[in-house]
Amino acid sequence: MLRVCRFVTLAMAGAAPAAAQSALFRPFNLDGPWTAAPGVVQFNFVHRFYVSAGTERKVSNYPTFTFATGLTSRAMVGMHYTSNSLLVTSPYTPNEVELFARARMLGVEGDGLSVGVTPAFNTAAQSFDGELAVAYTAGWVTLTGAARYLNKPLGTPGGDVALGAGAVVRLNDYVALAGDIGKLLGADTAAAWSAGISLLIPGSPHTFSLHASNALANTMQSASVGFREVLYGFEFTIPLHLARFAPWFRGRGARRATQPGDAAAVVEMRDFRFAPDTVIMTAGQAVRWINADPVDHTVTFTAAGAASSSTLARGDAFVARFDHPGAYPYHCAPHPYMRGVVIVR
Ligand SMILES: [Cu+2]
Repeated sequence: MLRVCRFVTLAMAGAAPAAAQSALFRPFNLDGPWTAAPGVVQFNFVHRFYVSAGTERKVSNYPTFTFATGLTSRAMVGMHYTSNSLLVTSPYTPNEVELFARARMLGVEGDGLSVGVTPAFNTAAQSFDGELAVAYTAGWVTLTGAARYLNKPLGTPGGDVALGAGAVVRLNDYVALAGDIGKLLGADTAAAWSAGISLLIPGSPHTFSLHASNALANTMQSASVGFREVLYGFEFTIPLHLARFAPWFRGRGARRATQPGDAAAVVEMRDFRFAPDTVIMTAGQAVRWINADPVDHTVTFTAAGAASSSTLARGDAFVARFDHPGAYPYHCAPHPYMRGVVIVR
């Protein structure tokens, strides 16, 4: 019983930070205070479209890409790029880029109160914009609010303030309903809104949303102004852990060593333990790790000379070959108390 309780507690504690960069903790037009971790490039893709009325039924597409990377555990830089913006129509420029930096001043994501500040520059509006975002998470609910200052709203001189508010209700670990609204206070423009459903794809770090909105993009400017049509679309969130790409830069020998089948020892990750936790072998042999738990683990080496794994979901395996004698201690990054050692003779 003790083990079951511990398992559940750890599983929930482990899920919160990983899920916080996800669509399950923010509505569709409010970025909120989240920041990407260092070593992670967050790539989010929003695609919205509407179909014109009448016999023409032309489909117009409004994609927005987000690229952002963590500088520290509380700061990141990034950009939103939308290739079909109607923000500024004269001179016509469909490319809208919002370059931003974000500092999470307070709190952690997905737990209690967090506050973030996001200064930005919007190339289409030639406007310096800024947002103060607050998110409050209690249990299955996250409430988000944002106050924005737009130096040149829609490219028009004369600053304006926009307010936004939204909510996410998580029905379980994998499904959430969300909605938000945002409005420029001074301008005679419609409010922007969104509503829809977000899904965590099981066994992956990816989230996916299906939503409706009258905002063309999720930049501060475009998310403050409602369009005349209702658009339908999706968002897909992809955290790219740069460590995953290490195999691209390794030699042929190392690549061969990651093939399964030639391992001298097998270590199971089960019940939040490495079993066995000590492996003794000779130089040139490989160890194979297999995750038998329903939560993600890693094999993370602290010393030089051994490459760490990426995140291993249930059933994933990782193979590493050790060419030089020595002791190679390792742990699981999400659960640092999970420890093991490979001793090479
Ligand atoms: Cu783990």
